[in-house]
Amino acid sequence: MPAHPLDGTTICALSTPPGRGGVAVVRVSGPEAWTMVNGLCQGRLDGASPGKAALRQLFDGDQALDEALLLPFRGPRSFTGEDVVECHIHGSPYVVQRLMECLVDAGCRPALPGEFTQRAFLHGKRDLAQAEAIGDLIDAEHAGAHRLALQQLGGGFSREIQGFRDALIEYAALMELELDFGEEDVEFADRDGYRKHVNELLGRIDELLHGFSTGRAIAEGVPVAILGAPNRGKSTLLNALLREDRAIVSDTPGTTRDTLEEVLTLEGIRFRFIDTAGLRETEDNIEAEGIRRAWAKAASARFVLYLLDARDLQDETGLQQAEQEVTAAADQLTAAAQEVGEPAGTLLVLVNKTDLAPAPANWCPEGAEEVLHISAEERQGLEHVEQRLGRDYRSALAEDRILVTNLRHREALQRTREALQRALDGLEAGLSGDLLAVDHKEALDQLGRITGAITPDDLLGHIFGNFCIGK
Ligand SMILES: Nc1nc2c(ncn2[C@@H]2O[C@H](COP(=O)(O)OP(=O)(O)OP(=O)(O)O)[C@@H](O)[C@H]2O)c(=O)[nH]1
Ligand SMILES: [Mg+2]
Repeated sequence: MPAHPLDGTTICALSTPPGRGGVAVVRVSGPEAWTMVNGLCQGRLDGASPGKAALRQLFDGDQALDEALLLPFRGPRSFTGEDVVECHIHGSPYVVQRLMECLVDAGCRPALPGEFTQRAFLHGKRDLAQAEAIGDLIDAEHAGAHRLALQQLGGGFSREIQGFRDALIEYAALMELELDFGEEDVEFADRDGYRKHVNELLGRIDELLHGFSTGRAIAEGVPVAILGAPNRGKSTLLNALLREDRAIVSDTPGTTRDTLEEVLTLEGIRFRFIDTAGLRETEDNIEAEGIRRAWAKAASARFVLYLLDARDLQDETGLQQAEQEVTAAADQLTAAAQEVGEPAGTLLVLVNKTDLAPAPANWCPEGAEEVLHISAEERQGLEHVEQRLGRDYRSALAEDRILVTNLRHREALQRTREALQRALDGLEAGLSGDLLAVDHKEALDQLGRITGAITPDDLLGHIFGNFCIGK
């Protein structure tokens, strides 16, 4: 049974990664933090000032343990909002272990995963979305994810959600008033105003939901599937983009049998390039499975790079055939994306092998967003592909748009949306205020879960349990 997060205990944990290092930081938080650490430095923390580092000898009984830089804080002006002492000691696993044992002997409790951040939330230092952003920031492995985490930590998203709630709370109060006067047939002020307001809110929630796939793609890596018939140069393109001989290339059609995924960060945006098996009719079961996987990857990709061979586009017949092929691929892509409930990715046609034959000028088959000319083998034209892939994401980040990246937030927004829609439908159907109030309250609750204004029992444990110890 996990302890209650605010049970009055003082907690401690190693906040730097375990193992040997120059410095390790053991964080102590809670009402007894100063007293306990003071005990370990034989009373010499007396007279230390909050926020000012103090160099002190730590003792294990009467034996010297380490020379430590102690950084004490007084609540509420600390990360957790409680009294805190950060003990910066030498990064020796033995010293860390002994210090932790001495703290526990003094009555300190080892912290649970995420407990420092959870206390920060419970003391109002951060709202829930911001607390989650701390986890995202620590996990960020590339510039895009880092940027999104910082935006959320800054509180823009939380303020927007709080703004939605404030407006709805006002209407909730009016609905209550109406309930009080139920018998007298009073209608809460201005139903037209309510309708207009909720519609505006729905529009804004849709924008946020729409931005989710962009935000998620930036955080996790933008999936880009490379598709096309055998021998078009898909694997050559993957290798050229990675600048590494990753996939097997040969002039035998059907060389690639499975999907192959590699991560590449281009100017701060992380991409996941997926090489796939060449698309063709086949009797071979294994190859057919490879082709099925190719479509499955394409279905959830944000971009599909569809490769053609420039040599096939040298006359009218060739162009017509290619046009049919691309259009059919675009249709199949739409269908496959629909099946997994995602918006279809952007289809870019890449005319490859332009070192062997010229690419047709001003030709763009239906279903393709754009046609780019490359030679994967000669590494020509790749910079245009890279620019086109990064364009939308770089501008989304540059605009400082609020992008939802967290599945939990998306779910709450979707439920808010559904509840508000029900309230609107109820309004049209002439339902009474008490019935509208049910859906209205549901929307308020769902929004409240994002910032933590409303926290069902299991929610906090679920969120902070995924943090590591010491955060
Ligand atoms: N001249 C030239 N040859 C290329 C180019 N790109 C690929 N090739 C050649 O085309 C052949 C097929 O290349 P792959 O990259 O294996 O083609 P693929 O689309 O992955 O083929 P499958 O895996 O069979 O579907 C190889 O012999 C490559 O060297 C190019 O831009 N120019
Ligand atoms: Mg291949």
